[in-house]
Amino acid sequence: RFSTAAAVQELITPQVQISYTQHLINGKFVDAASGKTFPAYDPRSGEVIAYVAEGDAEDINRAVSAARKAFDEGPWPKMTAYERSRILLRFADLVEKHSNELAALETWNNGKPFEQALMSELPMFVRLFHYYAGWADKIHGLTVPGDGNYHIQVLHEPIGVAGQIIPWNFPLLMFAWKVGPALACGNTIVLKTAEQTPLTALYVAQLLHEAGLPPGVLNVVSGYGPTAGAPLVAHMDVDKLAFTGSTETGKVVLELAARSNLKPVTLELGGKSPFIVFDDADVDKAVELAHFALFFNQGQCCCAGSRTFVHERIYDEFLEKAKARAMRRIVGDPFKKGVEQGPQIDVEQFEKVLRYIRSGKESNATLECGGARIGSKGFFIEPTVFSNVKDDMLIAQDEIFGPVQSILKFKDIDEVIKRANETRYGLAAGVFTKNGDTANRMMRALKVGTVWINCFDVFDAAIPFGGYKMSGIGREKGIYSLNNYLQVKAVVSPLKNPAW
Ligand code: TXE
Repeated sequence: RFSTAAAVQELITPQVQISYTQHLINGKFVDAASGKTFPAYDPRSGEVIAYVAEGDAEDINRAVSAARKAFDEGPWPKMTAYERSRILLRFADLVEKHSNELAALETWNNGKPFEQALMSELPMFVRLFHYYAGWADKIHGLTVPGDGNYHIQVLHEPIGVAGQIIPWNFPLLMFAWKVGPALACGNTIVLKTAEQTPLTALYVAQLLHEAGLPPGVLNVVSGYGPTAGAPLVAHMDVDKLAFTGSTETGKVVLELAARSNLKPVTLELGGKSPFIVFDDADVDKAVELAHFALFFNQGQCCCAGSRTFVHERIYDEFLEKAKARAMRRIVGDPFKKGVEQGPQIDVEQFEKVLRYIRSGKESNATLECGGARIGSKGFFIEPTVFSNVKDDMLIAQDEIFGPVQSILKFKDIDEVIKRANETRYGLAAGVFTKNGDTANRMMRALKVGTVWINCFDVFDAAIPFGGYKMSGIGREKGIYSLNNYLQVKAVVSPLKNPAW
């Protein structure tokens, strides 16, 4: 996927304007109740590119009222499932048509390479809506046998108003993972975007209305976590909450939801995923995949392969090649062709990553390459590789969320299973081996939600995604996400009713 050839530094000129900066409530773009706005930035320079409506509890109240009305009275849950499916399909087609503008806006506000946004994130978005449009008219209940002469039906009903909070690392994809299944099941939504990346969600939400979504079914509120996110989580009229973000905030969300109306919560949180290379591996291929597993999206992936375990027999060769690969990584303006890595999202994340690099050096890991910022403008960081990393170092335990690869040495399979599982997280793992027995053993032993064997970051719409342990609760995508947005109702009636 990544070219190692020298970048053709030709600018891909984005043709995009920022047209939508207000909240989208009840089908209309509106200012914040307070009239306040907050800045959205270009991470290449740190310059402001737009001022966006800043939501607070009052905006959340308005959005929840609209979603409640659309659920209780509106056409959406009562429409035929086929009609809902048609709207989702039309929407997916509209997004496909607007892919260039959307990818440009995503890059402008997030900093990810334009080519990756266009060729990876946008097609996955479209595919996800096609997938869930396909589910809309295939959600049905069961009949079950009981003891005695009863007719027992199990109905699957939409859960109601879903509150959804998304992060900034994949603004469009996170929108799709949350909104796709919730709409397919007939729910209404209030979505709170990340404060760093409010723009593309507003753009696609507008397209969804163009595709025929009735007003009030999807409401989008921009704003900060404590002032706009927390009121959504705590709202008594929200029936379900889905959150993606840090483990720390996930705990706050779960507690707030419990203290309000005990709404069910799904959480997709942080990770410290192992990428394990056995000694039978083709080293060049393993290096390339391990590099991709960590550095993709500027290292800002919840499932990043951030602990690269390498068998001692190939460790030296792997290390030398991994270092060379990182030094060849093309970092630059994400709108330029061939660029593999853009800036980190914002100054907080940029400083967090640099702090972890300092911590790695202080704990005597060996800095093989990188370790510093690039230039003096924007949030660019050199692709960084540490070797001699030990399990108890902070860089091997915490989620860095940046372009920092930590390489650890192991001797045998029992040892690496134990060490790979010795983390509070359990989101994903990569295993690289030619040996089927090794692969089989690893896939069963790893306590994680996804195991990629001889591949990484494969995100089909139908594959469930989520974490063990402190990486989260529940699964998204695939059939599993439907359950998050459905209530189960048992209906029991006598086969021969004495009242009739
Ligand atoms: O996360 P937060 P941040 C990890 C990653 C990163 C760290 C911090 O390690 O460095 O988290 O990032 C909203 N009530 N991940 O600060 O705070 C917030 O507005 C309700 C991993 O950005 O979790 C945003 O919309 N909502 C992750 C969302 O939560 C609140 C992706 C995420 O923000 C809130 C992003 C509150 N009290 C970061 N406080 C992944 N799993 O992929 C904040 N928010």
